[in-house]
Amino acid sequence: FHLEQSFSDALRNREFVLHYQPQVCLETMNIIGFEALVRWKHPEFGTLYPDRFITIAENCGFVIPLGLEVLRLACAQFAQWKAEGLPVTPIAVNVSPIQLTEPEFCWQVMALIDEFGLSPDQLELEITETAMLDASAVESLHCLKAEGIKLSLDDFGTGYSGFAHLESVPVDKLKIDRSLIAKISNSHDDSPIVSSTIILAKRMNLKVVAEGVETREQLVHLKVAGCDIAQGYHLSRPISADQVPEFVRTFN
Ligand code: G
Ligand code: G
Ligand code: MN
Ligand code: NA
Repeated sequence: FHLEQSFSDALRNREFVLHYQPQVCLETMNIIGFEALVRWKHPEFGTLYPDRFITIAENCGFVIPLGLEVLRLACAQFAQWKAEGLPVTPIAVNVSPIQLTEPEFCWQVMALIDEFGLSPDQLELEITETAMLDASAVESLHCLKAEGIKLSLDDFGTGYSGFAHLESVPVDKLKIDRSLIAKISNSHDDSPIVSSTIILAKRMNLKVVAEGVETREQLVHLKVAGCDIAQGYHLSRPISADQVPEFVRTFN
């Protein structure tokens, strides 16, 4: 495959689309937001998932224009849902550490917020621990935070930096990685890592999201352990934008 060569054509031809996976408040069981997930409708290879092309895009620099396109698509979609009166805030968008190292990133995000008439707290950026290792990325995070954008630490529990950077980076939420949630298999498994992570997050005044929730048992366990928000196949797979309005009306 030579995906690298078709990146710029793909952008021009609008082959990137977003799917949306609901996030559910465990206290009310209402949808409290969506995570936008990029897919590439490739004319030859069919639908490509981010696992196939994000790393390649990061390595050749394409993740910067791609990331802006993703943000633009998410903001445009959100503005439309907002106009229709759909309660879908916030929209969470994944951001590569490479995007954050760009000094203009924060202002590009704020320009999109303005262009689509959104308020900053309606956008949440999902970052990874890797972003906390780079000084210019950390600078972007502080800038975004100061402008009122929400930050969520994705894939928590998989990195090697552990808790070291948590206090120096201004995140609002922790997303517990699905590999940890998968270990909650039945009622006699008390998954100490998950429950301690929830306690840690509370002590730091962070909201906790569990991702990759696949069973009712996991959902119940997480609710009892004090987790705030859940996301995963048990609640819904990622769905296309046109399925979202109907999904919200029947779920809530
Ligand atoms: O949707 P899926 O399960 O295939 O996503 C796989 C991974 O790709 C996830 O870890 C997710 O964080 C990442 N991802 C999805 N959409 C985007 C995106 O728009 N930008 C970046 N940088 N990563 C994304
Ligand atoms: O890390 P990112 O890691 O942001 O997470 C979103 C990805 O996880 C998406 O690609 C989505 O399709 C996938 N995903 C969402 N829910 C589940 C789930 O319940 N189980 C599994 N195995 N994958 C999931
Ligand atoms: Mn994510
Ligand atoms: Na993740």
